[in-house]
Amino acid sequence: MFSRILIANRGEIAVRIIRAARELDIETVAVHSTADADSLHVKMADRAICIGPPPAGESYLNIPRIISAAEVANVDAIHPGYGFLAENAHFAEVCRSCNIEFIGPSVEAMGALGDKVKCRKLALEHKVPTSPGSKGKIESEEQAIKLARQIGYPVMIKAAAGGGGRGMRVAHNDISLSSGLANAMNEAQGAFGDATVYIEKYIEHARHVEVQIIGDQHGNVLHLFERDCTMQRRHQKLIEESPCPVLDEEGRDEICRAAVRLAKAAGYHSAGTVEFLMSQEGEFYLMEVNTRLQVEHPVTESITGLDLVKLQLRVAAGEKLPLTQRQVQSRGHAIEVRINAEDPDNRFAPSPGRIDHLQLPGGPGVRIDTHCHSGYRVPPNYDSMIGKLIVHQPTRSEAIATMQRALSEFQIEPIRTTIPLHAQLMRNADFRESNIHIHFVEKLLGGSGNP
Ligand code: MV4
Repeated sequence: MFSRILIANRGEIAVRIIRAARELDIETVAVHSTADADSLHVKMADRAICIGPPPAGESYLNIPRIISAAEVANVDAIHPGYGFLAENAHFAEVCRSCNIEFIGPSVEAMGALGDKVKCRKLALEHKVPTSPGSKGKIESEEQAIKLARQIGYPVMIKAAAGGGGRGMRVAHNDISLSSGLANAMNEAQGAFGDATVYIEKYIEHARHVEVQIIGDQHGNVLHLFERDCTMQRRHQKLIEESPCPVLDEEGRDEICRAAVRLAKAAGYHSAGTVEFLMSQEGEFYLMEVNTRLQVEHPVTESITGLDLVKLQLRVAAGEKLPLTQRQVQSRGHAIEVRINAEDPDNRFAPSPGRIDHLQLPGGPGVRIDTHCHSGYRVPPNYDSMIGKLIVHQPTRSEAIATMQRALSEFQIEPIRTTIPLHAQLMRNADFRESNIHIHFVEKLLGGSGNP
């Protein structure tokens, strides 16, 4: 096992990783920007190194500075958390060339799954369900139009290097396909330095269902069941839960097995997530693979009783997975809500600043992952997520009741947060019946998801 690791991240996920490392008797090194000097991850780690000013490009995204800190502290491995450098194959390559283990999949697996055209090809070869569309990249406008007419409109144009909703267009006819193609390629070139796009049949009013997987470096891959992340706004998930309330045993088995097949085909190790769209007819289509630990991993930890970060550390150190697929059982129902420092009554405007008063909920079935405390100043420089509230109960309706009770106990003053929005959603009849799709929040709050 590693003796010492560096956490190349901040906030609640840095705290989460430090906790797992401590339980495995691994020393931790935090890195931080000047904006985070008083942050909890800095206090909790065995050692902390300031790596730069607040802008992420000069701190949490700055590879030379992070590698320098790792060399100075003499760490065995780096955990990237999520966001920042977590899915940067170049960073993983730099780490390993410096003899520092990158706690994540191989560079090759990141390359094969991170490129959505390559990922789609691999999925087609291994009978992982995909939406009808192009086999590879789009080579010409004529080819795109011919294909779109074949599969039928509407179609979606997607960037190979995209993800999380960037570089996408929906086209309903030849005209909008031609203009959408040019726009999408332009946007993709600008955003990712890669204009490669592909097209797929557009699935309307779908749900977002994803499968958690974990693999070791000996070829073993397990699935840890699914999470339903349909409740989102502008590609930011708001609520995640497991099990998916509308999935039957057959559907669950289908996507979980498909996810393991794809991971094995890519030679995947570490934690990862295979994302699917679920149509209103109950059909599944691969969206993308996230080659990192995700924000919503506590939902899976709750229903399986496993510690995903400890498992991730174990497999990164070369250990075999300590259990078989049959030993992974799903129990009860878990729901997570993301608490963001945003004002849901004012177009989700960021609401940074000092937290004068913080009172956290507790009691049976309640978990909180946060780096916040009374007196903590939420910096304006980073993601607005300041914590996660996770509940676990025998049934979904009991989990909702516990979530409502926990939200009513939660006090964060004076900054604005998404807590009132979550209280509203927990009361919503469509949410309670899980009668929702990926555009539900935008519909509920008005065109763009703003009230
Ligand atoms: C789609 C789709 C409909 N049909 N693909 C959005 C993020 C990126 N990962 C893929 N996305 C979508 N792909 C087909 N063939 C609709 C979306 C989509 C979406 C997916 C999940 C969660 C929220 C979404 C919001 C808008 C569009």
